[in-house]
Order: sequence, then structure tokens, then C-alpha cells
Amino acid sequence: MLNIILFGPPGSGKGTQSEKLIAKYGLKHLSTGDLLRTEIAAQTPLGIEAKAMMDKGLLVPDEVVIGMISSALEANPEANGFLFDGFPRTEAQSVALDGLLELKETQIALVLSLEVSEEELVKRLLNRGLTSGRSDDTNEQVIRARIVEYHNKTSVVADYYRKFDKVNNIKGEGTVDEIFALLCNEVDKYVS
Ligand code: B4P
Repeated sequence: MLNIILFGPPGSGKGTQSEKLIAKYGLKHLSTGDLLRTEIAAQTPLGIEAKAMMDKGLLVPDEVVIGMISSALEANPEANGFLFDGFPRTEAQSVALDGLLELKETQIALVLSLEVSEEELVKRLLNRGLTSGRSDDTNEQVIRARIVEYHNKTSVVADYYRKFDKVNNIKGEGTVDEIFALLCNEVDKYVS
């Protein structure tokens, strides 16, 4: 099984690059952001709770997203591998993910970490906010709060996987295809 974490701050290109990576390597895409937005659209109690946090730029509680990922792993027993997009976002989520994968007798192969400057992140997200209908992309204060949340709670996830020598830093600025080529280079090196 090939299990990859696509890591980076909000707006770094995780969602964009995930679509291309899953197509090329035949992986199952698990995006906690997408799973949460599905709950919001269905107006479930979980979705209503999550929306209140997401609209402030805050992370949703660990137990909520860990539960969602656990169910998604169980629902895909035939997968060749998973691409985790936007998960894990805290150290507790990283520890939980390792435990869930261990139950499946597998582990994380690679963490691909996209590096993008803060001004470029804000520009991209405000731009997406013009068309996406995502309330967390329209307000610059909320976008900056998401970046602060990333520095306070999420950047430690890279430190966690660095201990196991699994992190590759990738320059996340350039065209989508240029960045995709850099990501594929790392995956191909691992696979061969
Ligand atoms: P996510 O859905 O994960 O969204 P994101 O981090 O904002 O976006 P992503 O990084 O995927 O976007 P992309 O760059 O592709 O999270 C949303 C919220 O959900 C979080 O704030 C949090 O509240 C909650 N949440 C999710 N997971 C959680 C977890 N595990 N724990 C707790 N809470 C959780 O796209 C951005 C824009 O950039 C797009 O418009 C794209 O077209 C553009 N772009 C991409 N690549 C580009 C390039 N090379 N050049 C120019 N533009 C580019």
C-alpha cells in the first residue's frame, strides 16, 4: 500500500495537487475539508458544529476528524493506498492516524510538504473566495486566522514525521504542472 500525506498551509495547493496525484497513482483521496463540507451541505449536527469553527478559521475538534477518517478507512478495504489531504492537522491526529494504519498493517510512506509564502496563500484563497462559495475564503481576517492556526497547531505535524525521516519539502510556488512534477519526482523515487 502507498499512503501519502499531502501537507501544507491553507491554500498551498493540497486540494489542487491531490486530484492529479490520485489519478496518476490510483490512490483513494481522503480530504477532511471535503468530508466536513459534505456534512455542512447535509446540515448534520456534526456539520453545523464544524461550520461554526471553520467560519472562524479554527480547526474542528480532533475527535470529530479522527472519527471521520476512521470510518473512511473502514469503508475502503480494497484501496491500493490513500492520499491524506488536510489530515493530520495536529500531533494528536498524527498519532491516531499511525494507530489506524497499524490496524491495517500499513503505514505512512511519505509526507510531501508544500511551501508557499503567506502573501501568496492569502492571494490564492481570496481569489478562490470570489467563485468557490466557501465562507472561509471570503474574509481576509478569517484566512489569516487559518494561517495562525496552522503555525500554532499544524506545523508540528511535519516535526512529528521528520523524526521518522518521512518529510520531503516541495516548493509550492510556480505553475500547477511544475509543482506536480516535483511531487511525482518524490513519489517515483520512493516507489522505485
Ligand atoms: P481544507 O479543505 O483542507 O482547505 P485548505 O487548507 O484551505 O485548502 P487547500 O490547501 O486544499 O487548497 P488549495 O491550495 O488546493 O480545510 C478547510 C477548513 O476545514 C480548515 O480551515 C479547518 O477549519 C477544517 N479542517 C479540515 N481538515 C481538518 C482537520 N484535519 N482537523 C481540523 N480541522 C480541519 O487551493 C487554494 C487555491 O489556490 C485554489 O483556488 C487553487 O486554484 C489555487 N492554487 C493552487 N495551486 C496553485 C498554483 N500553483 N498557483 C496559483 N494558484 C494555485
